[in-house]
Amino acid sequence: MNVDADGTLLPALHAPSDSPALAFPDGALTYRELAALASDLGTRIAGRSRVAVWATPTPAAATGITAGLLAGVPVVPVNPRAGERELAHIVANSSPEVVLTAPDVVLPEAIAHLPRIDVDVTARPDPAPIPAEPDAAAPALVVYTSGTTGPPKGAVLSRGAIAADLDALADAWAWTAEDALVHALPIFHVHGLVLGTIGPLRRGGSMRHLGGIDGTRLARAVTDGATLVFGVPTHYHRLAADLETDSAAAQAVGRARLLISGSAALTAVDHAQIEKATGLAVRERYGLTETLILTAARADEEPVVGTVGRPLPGTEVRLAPLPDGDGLGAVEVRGPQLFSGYLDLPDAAEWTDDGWFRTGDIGRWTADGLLALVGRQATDLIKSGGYKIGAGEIENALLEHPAVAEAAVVGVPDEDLGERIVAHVVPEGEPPVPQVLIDHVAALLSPHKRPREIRFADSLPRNAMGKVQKKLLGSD
Ligand code: MLC
Ligand code: AMP
Repeated sequence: MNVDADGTLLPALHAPSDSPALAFPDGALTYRELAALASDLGTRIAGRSRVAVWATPTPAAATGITAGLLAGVPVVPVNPRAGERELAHIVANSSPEVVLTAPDVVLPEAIAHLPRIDVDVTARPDPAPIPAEPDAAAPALVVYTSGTTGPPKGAVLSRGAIAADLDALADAWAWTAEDALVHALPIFHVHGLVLGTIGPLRRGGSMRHLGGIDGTRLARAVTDGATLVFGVPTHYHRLAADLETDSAAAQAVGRARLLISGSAALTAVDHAQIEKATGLAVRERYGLTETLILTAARADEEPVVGTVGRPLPGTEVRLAPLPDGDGLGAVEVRGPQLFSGYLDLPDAAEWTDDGWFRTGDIGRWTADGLLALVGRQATDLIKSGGYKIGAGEIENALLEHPAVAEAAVVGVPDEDLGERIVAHVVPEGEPPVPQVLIDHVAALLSPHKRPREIRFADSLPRNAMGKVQKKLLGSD
């Protein structure tokens, strides 16, 4: 099996032009520059079993990722804000042989012991020969994602999975080399990395990372030629508020070709506000780190609010009936874009006996064959700002603090973040200042995993088996 008709994952880097490839707030690279830098770096990492990339939104990190893809060396993108516990886990679990980083970065202890290559994007090396394309089944990325319990798991994504998914999305969105994508997503998760960085490179188009999204910045980007916008619902929620009071910016943003939202559900209110302001309906797409993107609202169809579109070409989606499901079912999927498994956890993935992946999401079909998502099977998974966060991971971190006797973490509905993390804590002795516990979780895990609120209690509601009854913990 080839990755592509001509066997390459990133054809535009094999015959590079002077067209813009990737731009970040602190610098930009053309295809010719990126190809030279990444092929040269590729010769320095060739043959390694795995490399970590300190995944700041910078040309250096993007060059590191591209070098791994060109050299056939699997890349582990690392959240540069990962806390000490999370970082130590990722480094131990993925055992990278080297870390690629922008120069001048002071790496935390948990990763600083690795051999390091500073990626200097101001250098202008001669392009090096790009080695023969590895097999499509070869691993390209290891992306860490949270489960309900335990530390994050490394989802192994093959070159073929990435290529198949990006090509299916190109079909859904008529995504071509002419498209100029803008976003402000982290590049250590599937959304900003596979779709937002590798996506435009595979198409031969461009990507501009905006650093953050607000009405003014986005309006300027679209006026400068951006055609596609990717974001999580929190981005669109904030954008809706900005554009409501800035009609010139709203008009400018309305000249984009497509506004695309994903990683969590966009509310009907945000949909309506964006459409009212810009005249453009936001299109949603749905996927998981493990499956890449599965369904999408197509460019050639009017999007239907409350749905995530239809299965991508080549992707099969079925709903396994639920007891008293009333037309709802557990979403199970099959397709060429699925992951190859979790690193060192061969039994952790949820497959049915007949080979379908259980997403854990609950959905229903509309009469027109569109998928609508209505919830998740696991209450211990929280989606906040589009990040997936396991309640158990946060509870364990809280329990490590001497002032915490018991902890139960829940996600409560939040207009801005979709869900916000609330920790119910039984203190050991005098309750500490809440910020102390919030900072403790941010430092140990990641800032986005920190509780936004701590609620102290004398005890947690437990059933006869001693299990915390989270449904009784209230949601506001
Ligand atoms: C705050 N900060 C702290 C802190 N409190 N740092 C250390 N300790 C503390 N106690 C810092 C943060 O690091 C950050 O720094 C700033 O304060 C604000 O942080 P935040 O409150 O977390 O940011 P927020 O505004 O809430 O972020 C919103 C957001 C973000 C939308 C920008 O949630 C985001 O980027 N989401 C994208 C998630 C994503 O890509 N998911 C895709 C998963 S893949 P600073 O310097 O930044 O201000 C997937 C598959 C699919 O789901 O379908 O796509
Ligand atoms: P992650 O593990 O971070 O890749 O998150 C995957 C999860 O994000 C899915 O299982 C869904 O619950 C959720 N998700 C992704 N896209 C959407 C969407 N458009 N609408 C609702 N939920 C989504």
